[in-house]
Amino acid sequence: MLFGRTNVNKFLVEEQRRNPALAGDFSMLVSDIVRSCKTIAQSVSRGALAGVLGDAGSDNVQGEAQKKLDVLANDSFLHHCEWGGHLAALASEEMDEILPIPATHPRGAYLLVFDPLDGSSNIDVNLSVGSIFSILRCRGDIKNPTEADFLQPGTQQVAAGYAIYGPATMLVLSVGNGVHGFTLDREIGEFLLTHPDLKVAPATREFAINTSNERFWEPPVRRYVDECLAGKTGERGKDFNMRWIASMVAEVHRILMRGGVFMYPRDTKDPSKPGRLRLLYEANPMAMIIEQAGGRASTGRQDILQLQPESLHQRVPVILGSREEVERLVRYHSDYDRGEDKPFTSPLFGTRSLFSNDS
Ligand code: AFP
Repeated sequence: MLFGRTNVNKFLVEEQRRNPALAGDFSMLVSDIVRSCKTIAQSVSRGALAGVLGDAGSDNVQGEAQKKLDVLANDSFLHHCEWGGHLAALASEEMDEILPIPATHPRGAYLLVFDPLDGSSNIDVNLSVGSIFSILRCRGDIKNPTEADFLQPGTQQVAAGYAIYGPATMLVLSVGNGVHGFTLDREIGEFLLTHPDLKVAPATREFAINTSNERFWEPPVRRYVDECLAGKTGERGKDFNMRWIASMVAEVHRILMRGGVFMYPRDTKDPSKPGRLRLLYEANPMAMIIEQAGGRASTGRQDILQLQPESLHQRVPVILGSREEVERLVRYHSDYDRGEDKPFTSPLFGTRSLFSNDS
C-alpha cells in the first residue's frame, strides 16, 4: 500500500468537504500542531543522545520542576503555531499566563491550549509520554484576547487530540466526527491513517488508578476499587486487571485500543486541589476524545465536557473510559451523596462502615 494510506492533510481535506467550517485556518492550524508533535517526537526518540533529559532547573506555574523536554516541547508548539495567522492566543501547562500572538504576526480566530509534554516524570526512565492539545474558537476580541476567552466548556472544543511518543509515535485526533489514529512513518515524515474510527469498548476488566493514594479517596471510589480487587469472589463476579503508567496520554490510548477505566479522582491528599489533572488541557481534550469514541468522561458527579471553567490551570477529578464502568462509578458517587451507599466488604480490611474501618 505504497500510495494508499491517508495522511493527516488528506484526512483534513475530506473532513472539510463534510464540514466547510473546518476549511482554511483550522486545517492549517492542525498542520502546525502536527509539525510541533513531529519535532517533539524527534527529540524524545533520541533521549540522552539529544542531551534533553533531566531537569531544566525551573518550576512551572504548578510549582512542578520542569524537565528540559517540558521546555523544549513548549517551545516547539510556540515556534510552529504562533506565526501562521490562525490563532489569537495560546495557553500551556508550562506558561503562567496566556500568550497573545505577538504583534509581529497576524492573528486568527482560534485559541490553542495544550500540555506540551504529559507524563514528564516518565521521560528520564524512557517510558511513554505525550502531548495533549485542544482547539477553541476565540469568541472575544482577537486583537485583545484574555484568559476569559479560554474559559469555555469542553463542549465548545472544535478539535482535540494527542500525540503519544511510545514504541511508535501516534497522533489521535477528533474534529467532532469520531476519533482517528495516525502512525508516524519516520521515513517520509508523515502521520498515516492506521486506526480510523476508534471506539472505546463499553465494558472492561481493566482499571487504572494510583493506588498509593487509596487512603485519600472518597468512599465511592474505594467501593469501586475494592469490588474490582474482590474479583470473581465479590460483587462484580469477575476478576479485574490494573494498570498505572503515570502518563494520562498512555492510559487514554490504551483505553481507546482495548477498553478500560482511568481514575484520578478527587482526594483529600491536598484539600486545596479537587484533583490532580487540569481541566483545560488534560481533562477536556481527553474527554472529547473518549466521548467521541463512545466512552464517557465524568468528575464522578458531572460530565467533564459540561463544566464551566473558572481559571486557566483549574484542576478537576477525572473518571473516564468504558461507558459501563464510568456509569457505575457515577452511580456510586450519587448513592454516596444521597447517603444510600451500602457498607462494603474490603478484601484488604474486612467490612468497612462508611465512617471507620471495622477490622
Ligand atoms: P507529569 O506530566 O507531571 O508527569 O504528570 C502526569 C499526570 O498529569 C498525568 O499524565 C498522569 O496520569 C498523572 O499526572 C500521574 O500522577 P501521579 O504521578 O500522581 O501518579
